[in-house]
Amino acid sequence: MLKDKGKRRWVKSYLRKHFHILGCTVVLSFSLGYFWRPDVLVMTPWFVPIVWEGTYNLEILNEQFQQRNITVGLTVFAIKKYVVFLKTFLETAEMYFMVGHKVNYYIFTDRPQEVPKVEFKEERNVVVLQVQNYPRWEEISMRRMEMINHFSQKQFINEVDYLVCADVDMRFNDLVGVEILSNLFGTLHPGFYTAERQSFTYERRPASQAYVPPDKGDFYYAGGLFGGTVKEVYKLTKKCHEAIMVDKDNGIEAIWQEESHLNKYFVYHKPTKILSPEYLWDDSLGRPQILRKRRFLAVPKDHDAIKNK
Ligand code: 4GW
Ligand code: MN
Repeated sequence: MLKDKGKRRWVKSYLRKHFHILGCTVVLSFSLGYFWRPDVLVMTPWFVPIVWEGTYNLEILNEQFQQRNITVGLTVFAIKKYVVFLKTFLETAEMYFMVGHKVNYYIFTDRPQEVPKVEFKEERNVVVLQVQNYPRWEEISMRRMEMINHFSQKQFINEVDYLVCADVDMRFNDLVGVEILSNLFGTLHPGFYTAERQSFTYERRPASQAYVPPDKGDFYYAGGLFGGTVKEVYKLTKKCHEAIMVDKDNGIEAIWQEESHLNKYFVYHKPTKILSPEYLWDDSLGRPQILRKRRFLAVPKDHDAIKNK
């Protein structure tokens, strides 16, 4: 009995003396609970964030970016039959992409007349950039690096702060906001975010400029969504385009075209932020529990009807 009372007294005095420590612990564990996802990797080995739902506070970020009054450029290519994807892409971007911020859509196409008329909100503009097409689809895909590079220097640097470069055969399905913005960001490929290094489909032939040795590389990134400041995207696209041209001269083409070159670039120029597969998902891979949101989704394509027409 006596012992028990002594214990209780001790607990009381401890609580009284160290209330601030307890308070801090409670606050800390609550905030960790809010910003921490124990079920996923939220930071890279070089200490940059991997963005998942539940790891950021959009309200605070929106305020910060609104104060900076930034403009975001969204580049998208719709060459030949791929113009059919533009309507859904743009309509869903109006609903979910950078809501509350200034946006310029840059549409690269060889068919400017076929760009659909979409209603855009205030401070959101469309710029149609007419570009040539190429007979081979691999080249259409790869030449994006050259064109983004060219217009970064010529135009984007004067018009926007950040560039987001996306595939067009996609639709926005949930919010994609300023939480993605950073100097240089890439997206984890939905097919490889749980894979080990040895199964990444990097270019493995040393003859290609996209070659990545077996003991290098952190993640396998998707070619369908990357970006950063105009300056960083300029540097990335310049390096990738030059490497693609050297390969061409040497009669070799990387296994996954510009995606291979992008992956090589990220091995030696580490992104300053990484987006989880929430930001580039394909429902044909199912709907795993850890994906609390599917923000940017592949639109299934009828390959025969669309490709190379
Ligand atoms: C095969 O016949 C083709 S055509 C493969 C790509 C093609 C293509 C791609 C095209 O005819 N027109 C075009 O504008 N693109 C652009 O390249 C478009 O922005 C597309 O999202 C991007 C990458 O091609 P993709 O989306 O078909 O690649 P995956 O299948 O890897 O998402
Ligand atoms: Mn695609």
